[in-house]
Amino acid sequence: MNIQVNQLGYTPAMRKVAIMRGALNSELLVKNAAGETVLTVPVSTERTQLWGDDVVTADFSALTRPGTYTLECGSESSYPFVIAEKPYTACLTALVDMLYYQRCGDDLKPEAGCFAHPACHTGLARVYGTDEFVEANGGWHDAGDYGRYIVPAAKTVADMLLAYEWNKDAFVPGLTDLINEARWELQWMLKLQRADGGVYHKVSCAGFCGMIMPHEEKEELILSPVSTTATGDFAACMAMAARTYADIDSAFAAQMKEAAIRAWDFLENSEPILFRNPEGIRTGGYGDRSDADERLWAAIELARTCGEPYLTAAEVKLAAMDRHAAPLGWGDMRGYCAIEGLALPGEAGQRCRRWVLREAENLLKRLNLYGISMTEHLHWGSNMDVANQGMMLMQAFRLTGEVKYRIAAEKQLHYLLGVNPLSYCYVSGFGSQPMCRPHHRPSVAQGVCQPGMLSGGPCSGLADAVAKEHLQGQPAGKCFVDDHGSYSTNEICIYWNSPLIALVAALDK
Ligand code: 9MR
Ligand code: 9MR
Ligand code: ZN
Repeated sequence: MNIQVNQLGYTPAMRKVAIMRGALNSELLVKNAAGETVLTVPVSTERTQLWGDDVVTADFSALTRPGTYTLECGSESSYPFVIAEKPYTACLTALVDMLYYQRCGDDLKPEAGCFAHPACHTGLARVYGTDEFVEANGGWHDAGDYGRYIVPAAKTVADMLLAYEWNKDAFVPGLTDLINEARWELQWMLKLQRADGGVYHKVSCAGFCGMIMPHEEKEELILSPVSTTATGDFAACMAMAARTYADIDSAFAAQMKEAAIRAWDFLENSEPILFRNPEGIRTGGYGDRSDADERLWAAIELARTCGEPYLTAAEVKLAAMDRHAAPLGWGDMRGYCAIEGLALPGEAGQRCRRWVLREAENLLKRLNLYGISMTEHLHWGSNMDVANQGMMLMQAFRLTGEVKYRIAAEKQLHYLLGVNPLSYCYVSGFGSQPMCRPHHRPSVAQGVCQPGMLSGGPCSGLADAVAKEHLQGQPAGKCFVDDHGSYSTNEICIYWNSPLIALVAALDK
């Protein structure tokens, strides 16, 4: 398709810009479902070379009446899209339900259709290198694989709790609801804490299994060693969740608060322990070069939940870190520090305010014609970066009310749902051209694509054999192949869905 639109549509109030290439003329026609032209707008005279195409834009924001439309220009056209007050509600429910589908150690209910399965990965887990066994059941499978890792779990839960805090009314329950689903993961995370407060980095088999259903993976489960990145993320996430659940389930909240404090005490007495897969373990590494950002995040969340002595610790650490970028990664938690630190009293809160706004301004400066802030290199999971940046921009909007941030945040959503050079809706099961062959073991095993999953998206590093075979010489924005063999461009992941959940929820207000 040569005219790109958000395939799930727009709200009446949104800025609406089509990105176009091909055999165009000077006018964009908006057609209604009956094929009548309801609006004509000029095409920009400025042309931009981007990702191998000569592209122009047309702003059709004047279209505000609810209905179904398509765009036409010269001999090119767009997929149909709607204008509606709530165009994303079904997608949001599916994005949360994805986490239910990822459940480990649970009998998935029949409503999960062909993805229902008996409880998986229920054996005891061996503590790496010992003859000690621990019960570590539950949580979510990380991604297309069946590992369960603390570091990305913390990011996922944090995004969900932020989404809930920003706009709990955006959620319509489906197979699950957001609060119950986040609790499922938190309960599992608690099991990965050792008595001394340290937290095991992950539980997985030694390597990745074939394309089988989860309950068919029967290899021994192994708890990989404690790391301080996992322990810091755990402390932060538990302290954060203790506040969210205080009014929902006070006993659970108290348990999480106690666990957070024990994790903190472990950190205070430990040098950095940065994780690398030990010999014989080949699953996801989630390694890191520093645990300073995890420690700061833990201090900030504990300061908000418990006050002193954590507040002083947070202030000291913050003063040393707020000069740098603030991404919302799985490895770099400074974005969470900046956002969560906004509620700290006095100068600490002000520092975080400046930090968030500086980050948002830097994103605004870098937006390309497709509305995202990356052009040259798109990393593995680039769609997560897009969703993360949308979250940060919405945080800046919530702080200042300045609509430039909101419009930029909307662009991140439009990109993921169709306004991209390959015209993909990167969420499975939605839009006219959804991604549908993900690197996701249950989907491959059943020969059906599970809905509601955000693809990792373009990765210019061509980091798997299928990508290398199909994408040589492609510009970054087109380094994507909808093939279940391409795990570097088309895997799915809990922490790629979660920032999109937060972005969609925030935009629904
Ligand atoms: O399936 C694995 C996926 O979840 C990981 O993200 C990816 C990178 O670690 O690895 C995948 O497993 C592949 C392995 O690395 C190499 N052999 C083929 C596996 C996929 O079938
Ligand atoms: O999301 C991770 C990405 O940032 C890394 O570049 C990549 C290679 O190390 O690993 C990704 O994480 C994968 C994890 O290791 C195993 N489960 C699937 C994850 C998504 O592909
Ligand atoms: Zn499992």
